[in-house]
Amino acid sequence: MSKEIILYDYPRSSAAYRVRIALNLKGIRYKQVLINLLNQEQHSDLYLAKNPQGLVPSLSVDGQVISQSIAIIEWLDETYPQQPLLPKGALEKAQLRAQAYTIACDIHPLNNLRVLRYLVDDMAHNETEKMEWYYHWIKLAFTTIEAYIDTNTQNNQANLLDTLLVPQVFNANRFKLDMTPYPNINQRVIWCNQQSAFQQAHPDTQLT
Ligand SMILES: N[C@@H](CCC(=O)N[C@@H](CS)C(=O)NCC(=O)O)C(=O)O
Repeated sequence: MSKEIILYDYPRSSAAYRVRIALNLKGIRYKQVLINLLNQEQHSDLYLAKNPQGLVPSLSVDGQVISQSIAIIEWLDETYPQQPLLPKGALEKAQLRAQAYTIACDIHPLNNLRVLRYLVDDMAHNETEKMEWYYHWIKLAFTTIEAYIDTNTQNNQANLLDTLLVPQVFNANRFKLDMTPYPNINQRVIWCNQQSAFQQAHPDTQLT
């Protein structure tokens, strides 16, 4: 019997966007429940009972909840072997994960909305300083990923890194980062965005 899968989602959350891409790549049917971050629904008692961290996404699988987008995607990859998101070899797997975690651990936690808001609202930084912070951390990580893509010819199958890269570049475009120093990233993101799994996960195509 197929599992009941519910994604607690918000269209512009890049962490939720990653999971939508992975679910679509695997061809998994799922329900979406909107947690409207603008209305602070992530802090409601109802949602905190599912995810005490009060962050999206969460994935409910037959009533069991998984939080953290990478944990969700890796669970999906182990549970649904079609369209694998990681290479077979242990070394290649670790190398690809390292790039994906560069986004998940070294960009997103420093540059997400709550951190940017904290800089301005609590630490009294101005908008210019906030943007300097944002650009500093994303450029460092994109430079590493640009070099990785250059030396690791990407095949025509989407992988774990793609599920994180596309939402992060979407976010970079929202914040008007100059993407010209990253031709390999741009090329890869153009290729991904031609695939229906990515198109159907795009924030602008989500029903709200
Ligand atoms: N490391 C977490 C990050 C989740 C996260 O930061 N989600 C953001 C949206 S991208 C959120 O829910 N923010 C709500 C808030 O800060 O109150 C993951 O990968 O799932």
